[in-house]
Amino acid sequence: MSLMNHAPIPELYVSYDSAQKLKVEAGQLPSWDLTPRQICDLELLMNGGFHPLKGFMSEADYDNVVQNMRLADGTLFPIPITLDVSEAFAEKVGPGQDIALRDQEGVILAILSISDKWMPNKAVEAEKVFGADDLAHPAVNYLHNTAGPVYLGGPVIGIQQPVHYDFKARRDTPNELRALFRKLGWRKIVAFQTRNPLHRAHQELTFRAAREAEANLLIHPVVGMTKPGDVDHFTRVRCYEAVLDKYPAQTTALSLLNLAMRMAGPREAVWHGIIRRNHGCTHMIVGRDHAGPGKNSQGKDFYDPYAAQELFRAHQAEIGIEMVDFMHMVYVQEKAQYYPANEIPEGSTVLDISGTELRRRLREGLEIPEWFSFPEVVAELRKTSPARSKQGFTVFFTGLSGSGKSTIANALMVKLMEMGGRPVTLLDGDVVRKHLSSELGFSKEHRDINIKRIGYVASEITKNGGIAICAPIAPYTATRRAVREMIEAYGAFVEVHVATSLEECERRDRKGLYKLAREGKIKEFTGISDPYEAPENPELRVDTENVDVDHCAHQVLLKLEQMGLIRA
Ligand code: PPS
Repeated sequence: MSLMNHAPIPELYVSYDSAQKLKVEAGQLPSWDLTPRQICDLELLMNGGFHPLKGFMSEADYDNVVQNMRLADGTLFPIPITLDVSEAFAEKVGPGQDIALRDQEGVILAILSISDKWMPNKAVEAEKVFGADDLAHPAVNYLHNTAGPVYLGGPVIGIQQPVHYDFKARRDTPNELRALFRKLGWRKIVAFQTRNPLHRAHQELTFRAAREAEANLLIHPVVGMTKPGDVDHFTRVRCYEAVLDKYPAQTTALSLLNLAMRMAGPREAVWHGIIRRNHGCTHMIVGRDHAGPGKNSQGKDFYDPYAAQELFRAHQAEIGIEMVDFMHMVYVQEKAQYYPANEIPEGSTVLDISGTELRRRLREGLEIPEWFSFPEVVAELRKTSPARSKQGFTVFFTGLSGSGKSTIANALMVKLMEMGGRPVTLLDGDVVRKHLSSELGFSKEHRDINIKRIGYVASEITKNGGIAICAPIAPYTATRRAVREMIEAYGAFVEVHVATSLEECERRDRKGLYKLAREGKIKEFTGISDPYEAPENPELRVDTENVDVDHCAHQVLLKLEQMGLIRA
């Protein structure tokens, strides 16, 4: 063990000529447009990253993987690789049929020969694979709320690789990496899996790990799908490239892995090992809480911090890769160098900055010392995470018709424009309905479409550093939550409940709509003949009955200042 076998790994691609022929024929087949996660899975199936899988799992393989981490024939494989589809599509196809798998532009990447079609028990999958049927786990949430209800399984014929336009030269298939290692004469390779930017401690620990194993190092970051909220891969790759220069020449390589992570902790660690073995690595660094998803809905860690290492160690012979312990490195001030946390010279001063502290410093624009990270890395991170007071954000007013949302929103807009610094856009309910949603009515379905359109525009504004002020009724909690998620990917979402009572709105009846609604002349009128679900935990609740508009807008400004979004 531990020395690389340079032989190529089997791929699922057909020859170029066959691919051209198949592509034409596949044009006639029923076709499935792959989701971003399925594209990642398909790429690693086709290029041998998921060897020995020959396609999306059959029901028998799936069942055994879920229950026992093994394919039906007993081979270790800890994560189900399944093709989830909609019920409508599943009704049209079945075992014995071929379907074309297309990317999001419609390009045919592969053909799936369906052998199995079934409805999985997602609660069991969640419990067994992820350890809990808890929606706080991103993959469980995905399983229940994004993945289709029906799974298709069967062998895959690879026609072409998914196209990537970014960092092409840094992406390698398992066989390309194996060829590179052969060419460089590397026989022992330690893989470092990561989804985070690397700082000095990482550079120290990876270099040490490789040196101790007398091996070369492969920095093998995931650029497919990682944990929601992670630093985007464009930024990370620029950071990795900067760190790569810090290793002694010829010792270390960087290659990007288009994996869709599941954050499955122990099972994920074993899966990562199989993938790295397929890419020609002989060792892998497994860290504390490897691929951990964070806290569950009770605020506790999903997995024991050492469970991943234990499961990996128990299976390492079968995986075919040796585990290297992740050493926690800390900076010793007197020595001006890094030490493993358990080898610190007595009486010395240890410096460390946690991930949370780093994010705080970035958010608040504070100093990040050179002992902690490389200046090039910090510069990249600052570009994508400017201080909070320079980031975009959305203020989302919600409340009954006539509650005063638009008036406060207008006052807030003027005050923010007076302060300057960021462009401000007001997406008022009435204005949106005129320009964006003129064909929509007031059914639940139409209101949801309307709010999601507002959310989408606000998220784009937020992403690009502006301030979006929205002022629709937005009567449904779930829809407001969906909009919050859309926006929080890029910046803060500040929900303001304009809590004017129905009685007061009706008394004011500024547009005469309540009267018409009471007379039944306007149907589905919020508060009268349609529901309004008041927010339970808005960032701010304002009362317009005893406070004037100017003061309400001022309360919002104070909240924004308290959240660090504006500087007074
Ligand atoms: S929603 O539910 O968020 O999509 O509504 P919104 O886009 O904010 O539109 C609300 C404005 O439309 C007018 N209007 C109605 N409101 C509620 N229910 C019904 N049936 C309805 N029909 C017309 C009303 O003027 C609302 O404006 P505001 O500014 O809220 O008073």
